[in-house]
Amino acid sequence: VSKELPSVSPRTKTNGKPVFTDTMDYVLQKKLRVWCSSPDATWKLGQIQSVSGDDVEILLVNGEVLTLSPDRLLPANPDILDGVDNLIHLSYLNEPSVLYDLQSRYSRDLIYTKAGPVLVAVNPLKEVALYGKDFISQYRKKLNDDPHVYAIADLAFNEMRRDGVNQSIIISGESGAGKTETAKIAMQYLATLGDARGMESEVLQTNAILEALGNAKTSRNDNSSRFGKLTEIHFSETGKLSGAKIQTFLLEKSRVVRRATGERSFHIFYQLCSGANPLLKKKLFLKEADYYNYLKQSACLRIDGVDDAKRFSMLVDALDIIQISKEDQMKLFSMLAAVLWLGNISFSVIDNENHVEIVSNEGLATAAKLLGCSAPQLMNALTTRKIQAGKDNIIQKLTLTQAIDARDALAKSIYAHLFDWVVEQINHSLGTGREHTWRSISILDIYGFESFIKNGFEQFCINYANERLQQHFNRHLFKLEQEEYLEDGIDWANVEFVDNADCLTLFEKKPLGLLSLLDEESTFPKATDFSFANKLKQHLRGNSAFRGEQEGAFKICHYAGEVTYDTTGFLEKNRDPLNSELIQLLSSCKSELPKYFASVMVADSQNKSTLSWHSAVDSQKQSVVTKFKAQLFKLMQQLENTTPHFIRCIQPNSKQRPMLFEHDLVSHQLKCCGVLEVVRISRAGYPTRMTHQQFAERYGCLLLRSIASQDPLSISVAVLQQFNIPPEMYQVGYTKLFLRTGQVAALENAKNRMLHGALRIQKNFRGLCT
Ligand code: AOV
Ligand code: MG
Repeated sequence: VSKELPSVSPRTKTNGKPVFTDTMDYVLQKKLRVWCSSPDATWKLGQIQSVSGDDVEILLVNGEVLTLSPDRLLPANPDILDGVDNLIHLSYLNEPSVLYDLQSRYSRDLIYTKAGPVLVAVNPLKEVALYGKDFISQYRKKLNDDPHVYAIADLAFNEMRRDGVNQSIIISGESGAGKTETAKIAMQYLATLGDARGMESEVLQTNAILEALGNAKTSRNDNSSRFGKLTEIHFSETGKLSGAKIQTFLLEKSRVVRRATGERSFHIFYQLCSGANPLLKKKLFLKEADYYNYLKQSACLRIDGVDDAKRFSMLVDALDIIQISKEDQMKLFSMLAAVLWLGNISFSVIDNENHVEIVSNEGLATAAKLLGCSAPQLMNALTTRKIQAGKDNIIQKLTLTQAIDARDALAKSIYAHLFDWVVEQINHSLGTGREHTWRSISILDIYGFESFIKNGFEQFCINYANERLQQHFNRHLFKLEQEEYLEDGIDWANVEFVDNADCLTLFEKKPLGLLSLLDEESTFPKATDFSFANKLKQHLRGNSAFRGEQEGAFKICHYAGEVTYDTTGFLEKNRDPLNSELIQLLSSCKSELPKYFASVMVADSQNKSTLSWHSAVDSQKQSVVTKFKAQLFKLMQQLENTTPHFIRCIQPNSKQRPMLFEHDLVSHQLKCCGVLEVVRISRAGYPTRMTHQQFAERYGCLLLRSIASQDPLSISVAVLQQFNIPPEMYQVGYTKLFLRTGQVAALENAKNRMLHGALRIQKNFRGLCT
């Protein structure tokens, strides 16, 4: 049996008055407010003046009068519902009504709105007075019930304590929508709750460090996260902060050596160059940022309104607070300087076979000094390769392209390992132990969905991660919810949502999915990015989420829109080779970190097969996408073991400007993440569910009359009848009872009243109540 979702129109029970068959008929009849669609895809608010046949005359707010047919109209909510803080309260749930609600709140700096259980956060792109100690205290004491990240964090904390279950706060949204800021706001709240002697600022300072190393200016966001991050905040059984652990996912290391014009490399390089004091500069042989090829090549050295030197001193403060020793800080800075100097090594061709030698002695000598090796050692590693021929080793000179690739691979690899090393240091410092850890709340903040003019391997990985996350969102808010209703045989009309399963299958299917095909092509030495693109076209042509494009490109229909990817560099980036000469070089360095990095690389390749570092070369390593997929699966598994809380960040405009609310952009984001559907489900749904057994045990004691059958289902139904709970407020399933919002609270009140007040019924519930 299918049941209509709660209707917005008075279709039934109109006491003899006309029965309207449709919401719009009712609106027309009553001459209510409506949204008029315009040719430019915007919506205008007006009041119906008259209806004659198919012509509806509408007076717009600006005084203009339009005549439109009803199919160009949607019902608008009465003005008493303007700016409601939960979209489930809207009488008419449609696109313009939701947009108007969010916009009217946004214009008053009310950037948070609930969409059923999900918090929607529209990026203010300016400071808003919504945070800090006073606000935290209001939410802690439940004195403020406006939607807020603090309220979500508070709910997660309370549910963790009540149910003893780990929680997660999952933040999603496009690039620049405000995920990282939102994650910090949630952390701020949770860290304050704990009240654990200094730990609070340590946890918060991790953000400053990781943003310096892992964030960069892109065309979409001046502080774009170029890695994914799960921060687990640990609590003791008494609800005190007891530690934290950070897991990171696939850093976009290619940014160190190359990126689009107008974007920057990771913040920390610019901060170091402009903020290091003269002594540190001398030790690192450091010059200004524009001296380094790796920094100057994208023609963007500064970010408006950001003082890199000041940020550097904040970074050092943060490192101090996390108790990273001055010695370790020095190691970190020397590696950064070494990377910069590596970029200044250039090569010249010495023969007609394109073989090279190094031209810049300054880059070579300085990078070698910082790494702790000799200049000839570094030179050999970058310009030659040993090849085994029978029992002999032959030294082969590299060509120009090979030498540049080797140099860049070394720089990227040092940076990525340095990033992991810093995360390890942070985890060590925040490691639990001060107090016993009991449960945790994890906050997930990954790079948002990206669609640029040119999209490469990095966007491919980032968008794949976002597809996985969207699937998690769908699973929890749509699938699991509705499956439970259907399994229990209750009367439920399915709410449709955009499932992204096809797109995920396109990525993950074996052997004919994007990831498998990429891995397969990566193992062929003769394969090229072009042959990879052709292979995709050949095998994936029939897939609805895939389109082959001209010239080595392909298109994927993501949940958040179509993206065209250029395959240039895909194979190389997926193989991510670091030849054995480079690993050998690092392991022979006198400095501690390069040696450590080499040992990690060897261990990595040994995980895959039993190899010594002599043969830890490209083909034996796990590919980048295989590793990434495994990381994402592990992440999803971790999240599945938590109670999730979802926050959807929305980018209000494409110009990164405050107070500007672009309807089509916001509307697109709301559609992609299914905000309207979430609201529909939560309006129609039954958030409370208990087995008949549980319900009968808990409320059977309230029965005033004894009933013939003592089975839990009969008891449950008798309780519902006794309290006159209207039939639309509950559904009786095979195993469970499903209740709408507010019903349990009413029953609990009744129970409390009866237990405390009415002694006369004591006999009835003895032995029945729990
Ligand atoms: P993102 O994390 O979603 O993008 P951010 O959190 O970095 O986006 O937000 C982008 C910018 O928006 C920030 O640098 C702030 O200037 C501003 N902003 C966001 N939230 C707030 C807020 N609550 N109050 C004030 N300003 C805010 V990416 O990492 O690119 O996917 O990959
Ligand atoms: Mg971010």
